[in-house]
Amino acid sequence: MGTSFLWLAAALGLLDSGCHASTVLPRDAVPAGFVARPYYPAPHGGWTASWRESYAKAQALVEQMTLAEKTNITGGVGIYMGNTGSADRLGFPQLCLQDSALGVASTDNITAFPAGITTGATFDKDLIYARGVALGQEFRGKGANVYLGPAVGPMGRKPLGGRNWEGFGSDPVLQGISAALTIKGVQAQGVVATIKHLIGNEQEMFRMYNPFQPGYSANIDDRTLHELYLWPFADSVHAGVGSVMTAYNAVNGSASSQNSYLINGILKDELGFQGFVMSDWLSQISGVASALAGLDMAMPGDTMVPLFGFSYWKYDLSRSVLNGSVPLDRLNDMTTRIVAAWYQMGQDKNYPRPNFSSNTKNREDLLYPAAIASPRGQVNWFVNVQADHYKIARQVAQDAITLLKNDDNILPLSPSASFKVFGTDAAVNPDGPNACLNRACNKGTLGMGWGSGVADYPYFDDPISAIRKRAADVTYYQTDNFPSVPTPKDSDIALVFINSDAGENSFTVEGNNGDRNSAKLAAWHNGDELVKRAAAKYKNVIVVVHTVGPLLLEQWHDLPSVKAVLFAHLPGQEAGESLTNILFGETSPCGHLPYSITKKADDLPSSVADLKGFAFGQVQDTYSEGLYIDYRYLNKMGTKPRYAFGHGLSYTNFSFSEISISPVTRLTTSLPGPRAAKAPTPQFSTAIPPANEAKAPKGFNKIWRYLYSWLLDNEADEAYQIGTTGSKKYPYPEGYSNVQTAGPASGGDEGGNPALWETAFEVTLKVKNIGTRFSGKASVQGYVQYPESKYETPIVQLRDFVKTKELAPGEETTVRLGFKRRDLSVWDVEEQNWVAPGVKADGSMGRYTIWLGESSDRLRVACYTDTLECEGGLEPVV
Ligand SMILES: *[C@@H]1O[C@H](CO)[C@@H](O)[C@H](O)[C@H]1NC(C)=O
Ligand SMILES: *[C@@H]1O[C@H](CO)[C@@H](O)[C@H](O)[C@H]1NC(C)=O
Ligand SMILES: *[C@@H]1O[C@H](CO)[C@@H](O)[C@H](O)[C@H]1NC(C)=O
Ligand SMILES: *[C@@H]1O[C@H](CO)[C@@H](O)[C@H](O)[C@H]1NC(C)=O
Ligand SMILES: CC(=O)N[C@H]1CO[C@H](CO)[C@@H](O)[C@@H]1O
Ligand SMILES: CC(=O)N[C@H]1CO[C@H](CO)[C@@H](O)[C@@H]1O
Repeated sequence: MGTSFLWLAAALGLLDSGCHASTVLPRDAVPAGFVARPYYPAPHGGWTASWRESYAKAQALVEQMTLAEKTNITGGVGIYMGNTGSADRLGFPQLCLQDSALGVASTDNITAFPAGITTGATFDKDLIYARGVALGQEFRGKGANVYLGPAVGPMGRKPLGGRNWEGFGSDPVLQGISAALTIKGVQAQGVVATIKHLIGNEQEMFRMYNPFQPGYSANIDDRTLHELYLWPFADSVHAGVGSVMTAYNAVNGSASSQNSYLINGILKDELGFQGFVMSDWLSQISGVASALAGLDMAMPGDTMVPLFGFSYWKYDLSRSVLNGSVPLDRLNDMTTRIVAAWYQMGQDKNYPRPNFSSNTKNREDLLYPAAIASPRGQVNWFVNVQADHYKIARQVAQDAITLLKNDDNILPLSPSASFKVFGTDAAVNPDGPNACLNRACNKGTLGMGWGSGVADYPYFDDPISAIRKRAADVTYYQTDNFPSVPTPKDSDIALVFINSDAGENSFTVEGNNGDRNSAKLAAWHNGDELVKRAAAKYKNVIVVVHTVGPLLLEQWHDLPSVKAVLFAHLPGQEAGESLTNILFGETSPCGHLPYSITKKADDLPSSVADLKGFAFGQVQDTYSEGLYIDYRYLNKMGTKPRYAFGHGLSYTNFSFSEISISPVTRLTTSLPGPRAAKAPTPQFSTAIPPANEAKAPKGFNKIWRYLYSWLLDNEADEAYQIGTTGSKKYPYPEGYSNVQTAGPASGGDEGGNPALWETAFEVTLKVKNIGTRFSGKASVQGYVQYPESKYETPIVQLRDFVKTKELAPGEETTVRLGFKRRDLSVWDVEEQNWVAPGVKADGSMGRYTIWLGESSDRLRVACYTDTLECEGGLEPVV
């Protein structure tokens, strides 16, 4: 969602007399070889066992709905009007869909949790789930039906990309496991989670369609799509996610909101998604075409250019059904998917009504803020939903803190030292933590990026306050220009705070249009210079970095006085004590990098390192690097990064012992077994309904700009005439069909063929804290190296991870990692299925090497799937 874009769009819209017509922008040519294949019809939902009951209930309700009720609940009532339409007569409410992935946006008395990237840096499944539970409780407490998170697209392919921080890190497995756990936590509270953005939204600039230019096209080949970008969506569907949000950009030239191959084919048929697909705000660009392509809900309901009271759906969807262009069958499926998701989460029972407004902080205000004249009423109840969630927020922030370097064991610090603190990032924004709308400024401690992925801070625990609570001798220089300071003592400790921000394209901050197009991989506000100046003066410099993603550290990293570097990522409201708990040794740091930090920006290929600039027509973003992003690329090229993916130090050391591997479900074929047939889905009458089902009630009083699903009497009659006589034909897209298909071999249940999700091998080991002074949590990361085969694969790929509980010195624990069929497979483009290349023709198991370690470049322990042996003390493979 993007506020400033709206005003721009509205201004542009004045020039665009045809803005309510469902014209599709002409498609621009994509590079040779990339095609957006047609996939029709939209598969019906309701064929998996886990959703059967909810679909039965949904069918019973949808059968009673009129045409206008169905088209009412499949679309929003208009931007700034909030929510979807309802079917009040049948007790189906307006659904409140609310940002953001890190907390309930635009309201008070909530918790501003650490961002996705911070959550990913914990590598801690229990904590990720606990954050999901707490988020779900807060959304429910505010009466929001749908949590617009988590985000796994962007994946973090481009280090400069603006919204990477909303996701969990630049690896599909870290993203996928984190997303699935978040979804389970949120949905266990009865809130529908939304996995977003499907797919390829890897940069902000040029992402959106406007009347003059299409959004950029992410050109992704089939194997790369499956093994990287789609992977976390598959985990999310497997976790039972209730909704999916499409992306702004196009894929292979076709807009994500109406890409039939992506929505109908990949998401609904192959991954077996049973919930509903919504558009991102104002990303819908057509009416009939998007319905046929599988979109189920249009948000916020307006056309591409909003605020004129026009919609591609709502009244026009009623018309499209009456005139026979959108089969009633498709509308029934859309409606049933939405209602089924509502039942699936139990929202039919005692679900609270929304008790806040994201448009205003006032108790009473306009009820329809986008209308010129609107009645007033109470819109905010200030319900406090925080409970004790600050504890989880703080734990996540703390366990994400990634110690990159700690020379001379300078950390942890003694509170009796003399501290000189530098950098405006150490203290809360002096204008207040929420002074900038949607956090679209970089002032004070950076707790989150900017854009729609933010929440308001209820308070802000800043580092400087927390440091002052611990230590008596603290001098703070609240400036980013190195000040004149008294002659330092050798024992002085300089703490230098620097940051790097990014966000959504709807705002430009200090020349950065969402992506870090201007700042690039340098610290903001001349932070690198601040570190260098401090390092020239003081003997002991500790650098704390709040950042949306990687930075280049080379200017100062190796200066002798730069003793320690910590990445605190984006901590949310709990930035202070989470940091001092680490700095002063309350506990050991245990965060790990959710991306690699290279020595130079161009250590990555230009398709990834560079942002796409302006082009006439559609900007083309071609994924020519294929599977090779982040550590996959660096390893392939033999390029050593400054810090590898997964790196993170502790104050203590851990040992791995008694390592063993055992088969669980034996893989004896390289292909998964045949899928089960789809179970029957709800059947409805497909006859065009009577025109009066779409006619507005007599004496109905329209609120200006509010989007309704009713037509005028003559409009309804005319459309019905066309539909029932077949006097005009809709020009259906190439490949259009109305006959439901059996679905691909790679499908079969939520997440695809269930065989893909069976655990093939389990590795167990003992992890011991072999230090003597500090307790700490260890991260065990499992990377798979594939056997030689006709498929080229990245040298190692993360497949599972575990974080231990807090281990006291000498304490030991047993951990387990699991490796599924999918974790040992590649996507075969010819076969259109997952193939495990290590399974031999005679059914015996070949050699996958499962590497274990605390980081992607410190893999010294390996287990082999053929001999079922494990050994340690090896030279790392990368
Ligand atoms: C994009 O084009 C490539 C190359 O033809 C194809 O393999 C892939 O399936 C296409 N993806 C989509 C989503 O259409
Ligand atoms: C559509 O939803 C709006 C908002 O809840 C409601 O006022 C209107 O009556 C609904 N229309 C129908 C046909 O139920
Ligand atoms: C039916 O109505 C829709 C929405 O206005 C329109 O796009 C479509 O072209 C119409 N179909 C026919 C056959 O007139
Ligand atoms: C951990 O082990 C490494 C080398 O094995 C050693 O250099 C380091 O000092 C140890 N750290 C602690 C905190 O014991
Ligand atoms: C407990 C708490 O933070 N309550 C706040 C809820 O929101 C209102 C309005 O912003 C504040 O006045 C309360 O202090
Ligand atoms: C409008 C509305 O339903 N407000 C409710 C918000 O939630 C609180 C607490 O759950 C209720 O007391 C309000 O009635």
